[in-house]
Amino acid sequence: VVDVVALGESMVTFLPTRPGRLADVPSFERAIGGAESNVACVLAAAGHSARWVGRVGADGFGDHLVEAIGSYGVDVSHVRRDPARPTGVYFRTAGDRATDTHEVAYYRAGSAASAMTADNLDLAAVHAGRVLHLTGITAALSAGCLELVRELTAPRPGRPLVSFDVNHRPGLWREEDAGRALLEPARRADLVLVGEDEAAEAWGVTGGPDAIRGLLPQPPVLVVKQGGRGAVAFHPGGRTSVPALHVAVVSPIGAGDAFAAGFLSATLRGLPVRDRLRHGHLMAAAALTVPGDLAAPPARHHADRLAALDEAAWG
Ligand code: KDG
Repeated sequence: VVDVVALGESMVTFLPTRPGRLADVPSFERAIGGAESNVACVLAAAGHSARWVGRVGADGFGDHLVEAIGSYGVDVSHVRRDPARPTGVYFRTAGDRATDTHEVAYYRAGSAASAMTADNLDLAAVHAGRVLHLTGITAALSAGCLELVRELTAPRPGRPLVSFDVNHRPGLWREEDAGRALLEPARRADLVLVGEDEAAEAWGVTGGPDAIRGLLPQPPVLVVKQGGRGAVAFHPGGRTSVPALHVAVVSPIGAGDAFAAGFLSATLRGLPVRDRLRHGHLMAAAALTVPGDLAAPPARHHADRLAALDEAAWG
């Protein structure tokens, strides 16, 4: 059994070679992106078995994604190629706080991944993990993808543990009511990760973690992320809060995915909730300090030593 199966759209990402507005950046460097495959890459790098399931075009960018994600040790053997649709790509600015530009230009409408349905994926491969990791990005891609998320999160006997990162991307939603569409899978998941800012934007909940728990009482574990301040987990044992590490942020992109991977890794290892949050923060800190989505995570023995430091080091 695979530890984690992550399903979603991965894209070739073009990172700017210098800060500034998209209008001013003259050249870009190729990297890989996609929230779900990012989670799979960090988990594989942290020593877990991880599989990414998705669809990419039968084109050079699709070849690159399969190869690059596979090179992290992720099982990519169930990724399907679509000869009729392209691989999605996106360009972004450096997201540098000092220059205060954060622009993303997606070229993914009509992509191979946006055509994902339960009929054109290997469902046996999707259900074969201890954990199935999904995000709200998939729900936003198309009506068919929203239906797929509904089907995969529907309660049924033998369903893997479902982890759902809300990952609200307002720019991807068109006709659908994003708030309502994201609420259903969040209520059905076993683990939900959401940013306080996302919850405010998607659902208009502004009263902090407890108000978000009020809206989402169903998931056994709910993690509310509070940016640079920290994260709060609601779980069967109560409510646990852990401050984030203070790092010099190079780029926030990918930090949420790394956090999810750290939290999932520690969950799979049966660690207490406080340590799950700490491993989330440690992985996020690694991602925050590199320009791309993915950083090499700290080795497990090293992460364990840092996670075990007393409260003073974490406060
Ligand atoms: O979490 C990082 C992702 O935002 C990035 O890789 C692109 O998947 C992506 C998206 O849809 O925004």
